[in-house]
Amino acid sequence: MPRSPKQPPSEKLPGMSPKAAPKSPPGIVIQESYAEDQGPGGETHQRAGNGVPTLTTQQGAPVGDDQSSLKLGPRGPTLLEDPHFREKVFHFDHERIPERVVHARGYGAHGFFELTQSLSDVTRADVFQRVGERVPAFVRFSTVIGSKGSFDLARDVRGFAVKLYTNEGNWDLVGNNIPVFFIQDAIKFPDLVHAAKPEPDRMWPQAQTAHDNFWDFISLTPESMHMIMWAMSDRAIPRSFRFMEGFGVHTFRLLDAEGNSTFVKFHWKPRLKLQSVVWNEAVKINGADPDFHRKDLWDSIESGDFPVWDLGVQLFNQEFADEFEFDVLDPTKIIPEEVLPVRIIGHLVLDRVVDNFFAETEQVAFCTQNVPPGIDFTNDPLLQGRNFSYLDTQLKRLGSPNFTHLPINAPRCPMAHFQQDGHMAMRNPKGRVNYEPNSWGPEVGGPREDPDRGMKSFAEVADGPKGRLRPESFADHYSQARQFYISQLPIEQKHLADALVFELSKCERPDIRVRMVSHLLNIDQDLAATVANGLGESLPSPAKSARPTRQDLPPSPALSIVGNGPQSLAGRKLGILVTDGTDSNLFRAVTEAATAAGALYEVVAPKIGGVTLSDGTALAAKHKIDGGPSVLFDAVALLPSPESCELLTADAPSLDFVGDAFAHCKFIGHTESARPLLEAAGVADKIDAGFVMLSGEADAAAFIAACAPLRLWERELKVDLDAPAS
Ligand code: HDE
Repeated sequence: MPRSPKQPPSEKLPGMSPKAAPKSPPGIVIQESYAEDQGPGGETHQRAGNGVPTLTTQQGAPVGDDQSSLKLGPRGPTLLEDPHFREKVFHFDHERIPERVVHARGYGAHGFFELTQSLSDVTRADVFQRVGERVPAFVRFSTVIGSKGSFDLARDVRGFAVKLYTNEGNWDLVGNNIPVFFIQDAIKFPDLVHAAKPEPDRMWPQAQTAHDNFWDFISLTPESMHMIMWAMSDRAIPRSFRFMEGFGVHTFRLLDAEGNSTFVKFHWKPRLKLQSVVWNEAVKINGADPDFHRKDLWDSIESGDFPVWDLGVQLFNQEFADEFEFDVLDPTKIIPEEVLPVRIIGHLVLDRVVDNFFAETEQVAFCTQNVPPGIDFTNDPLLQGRNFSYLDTQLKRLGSPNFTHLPINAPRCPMAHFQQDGHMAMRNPKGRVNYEPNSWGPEVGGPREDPDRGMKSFAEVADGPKGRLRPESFADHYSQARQFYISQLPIEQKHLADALVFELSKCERPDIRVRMVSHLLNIDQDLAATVANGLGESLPSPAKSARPTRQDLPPSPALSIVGNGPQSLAGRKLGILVTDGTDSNLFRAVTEAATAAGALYEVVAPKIGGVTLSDGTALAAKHKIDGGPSVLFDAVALLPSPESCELLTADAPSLDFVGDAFAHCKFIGHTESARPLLEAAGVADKIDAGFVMLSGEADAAAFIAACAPLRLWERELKVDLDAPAS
C-alpha cells in the first residue's frame, strides 16, 4: 500500500487520550507545599545581566563554574579548599533519610474531604459538623514489605494513609486496603515484619511473602488466618490505587460535647468500584512497568479524572458491641456490612499531584495518635501499640522532634504551644515567656488551656489484674476466615487457592507447607484439599483450634471484588494495536467510543515514531509493542492492516500481546485482518464471548459496551491444575 509522507510530530494525532485541563480544587485554600527562598524584596533569583537566573551556593554566593572542581594545574590535585565542591558533595552525601521500616514504597497526592452528612449528633469533631465544608487532605498509598525501590504489583497489603488538615488539628487515619490485620497485639509486630521481609542472611526475596520465614511465622500464628485469606485474595494485587477500598481497621470512638461515646469503623469506598489484576499479569506488569500504580494515579489526576472515595462509617453502641459475636476490640475481625450497614457521610477527592516527591510523599509523617477533639481511641491492643510506634518512628526517620514544622506535616489551623528548640526548629516563638502557668497576662503570657474546646478522652473505667494478657473473646481464629472464603465467587476462590499454592511452593521446608494446610482444614475442606493437591501433599490432620469454626456465619456479598465490580470501562484503559494502513475511520470510532465511556486509550505500534493510517494521517504511538504489553491495559483492540499483520505474526511481543490478553480473560476487539495474528497466537480456535469483531465503525460502541464486566472469567474457570480430580 502506498504510504503517504509522515507529518511532523507536532501535527500528529495523539497516541493516547487527549489531556483535559486539570481542574483546580474549588473552594479550598491550599498552603504552598514548599516555601521558596526569597530575597528581601521578594525576588526568588539573583540574575545575570541577560536576565538568566544565577546558580548560587547554599550560602547565596553566585557560582562561576559548576563543571570542574578547584585544582592546582589542569592535571594537578583537587584542592580541599573548594567551598562549592565541598558543600555540593556534602549535601549530596546526606540526601537520603531512612526509608520507612514498613510501607517504604509509597505514592501520595493532595485533595480534599467534603462532608455530605453531618455527624454532629454523635461527635463534636469539627470535621464532621457542617455539610458541604471541605478540608484539605493528603493521601499516601503504599505497599508494606518492599523497599522504596521495589515494584508496585507485589502481592501485598496496601497502605491507605489519609491526613486531613482539620480546623482543630490534623487527623491521621492510617489505614490499609484490607479491614483486618495479621496479629492481635502490637508486641508481635516486629516478629511479623521480620518474618515477612527478606531473610536476614541472604537478603531475599524482595517484596514477597513467598518464602519460608513468612509462612513459618504465619503457620505458628493462627490469629493471622483471617488476614491470610484477604492477603491471598486478589485484594493484594489491586489494578490501581483508584480501585481499592480503604479501612481504618480498628474500632475508634466518636465523642460528643458531653463525652458520650459511639463506636465507629471507617471505610473508604472507591467511586470507580473495585478491580484487581490476576497474578500472572501482576508478575508481568512488574517487569513491564514497575511504577504501574504510581503512574496510574499521576495520569488520572493530571488528566483531570480525579479519583474519588466515599467515606463510610459503621456506627454502633456498647449494647451492639456486647451482643456482636466477636470482640470489637479484636483487629482480626470485621463487622459485616450486612450486619451493620456502612453509612456514607462524605467523600475524598484527589486533585493535585505533589510538587516534590521527597518534600511531600517521603517526608509526610502519619501518626495514629493524631486525632482531633471528638475522635478517640479504643483499647484495641494493636491501636494502642501503634500510637507509640508512629511518633517514635518519625523521630528516627525525620531526625528531629520538629518534623511538624515541615509544610506537609504542619497543621493548617492556628497553633500555639511552648515546645521549643531542637534540630532544625523553623517556627520559633518570639517574646519572653515560654512556660505556663505564668502571670504575664494574655497578650504577653501566651496561649492557655481551653477546657471546653480541648481534647478529652472517653471516661472509660478500666480495672483488672496486671499481666501479659489476651482476652478469651479474641480466641476464635477461623470463623471469619471461613466467612471471607465462602463470600468469594468461584473465580475468586480459585485465585485464592492458586495464591496459596504459589506462595507455599516457594517454601523449601515441607513441614511448613503441611502446617499451613492443617490450618486451611479449619477454614474450608475444599480449599485445603485443593491447596494440598496443588502442592502434591496429602491432607494432614486439622490444626489444633482454641474454638471450633462456626459454620453458621452467612456469606457477606460485600466482601467480593468481582461481585462489586464496575460494569463499565470508565476510568480504565484500552490498548489499541495499530500498524501502517490501519483503518482510520475504525480507529477514530473506537477511540471516540472509549472516550464517551469515560475510558482512556493508548496506541501501541511497531515503532514509537507511530504509523500512517489508511487516510494518510500520521498517528503517534504511546508504546512500541514490546514496551506496551497487553498487561498494561484493561482491554485491547487489534486493528492491524492486512499487509502489516503478517509481519506481526512472527513477532514474539505481538504474539504475547494477544496471548496474554486472552490468558488474562480480557475482552479483545479485532478486525478480520487481525485473524492471522489470532491464529499465530493460538487463540483463533478459542473465540468466545470475549472476542468482538470490529467489521466497521458501527461496531465500536458495542465493543466498548461489551468490555464493561472487564474480564470474561469463564475462560479461566475451564481449567484448574490444583483442584483434586473429582
Ligand atoms: Fe503501621 N507502621 N504498624 N499499620 N502503617 C508504619 O510508621 C506499626 C498497622 C500503616 O504512608 C510505620 O511512619 C505497628 C496496621 C500504614 O507513611 C511504623 C503496628 C495498619 C503505614 C508502623 C502497625 C497499619 C504504616 C513505619 C502494629 C492498618 C504507612 C513508617 C501495632 C490499619 C504510612 C511510619 C505512610 C507505617 C508501625 C500495624 C498501616 C513502623 C507497631 C494494623 C498505612 O511506625
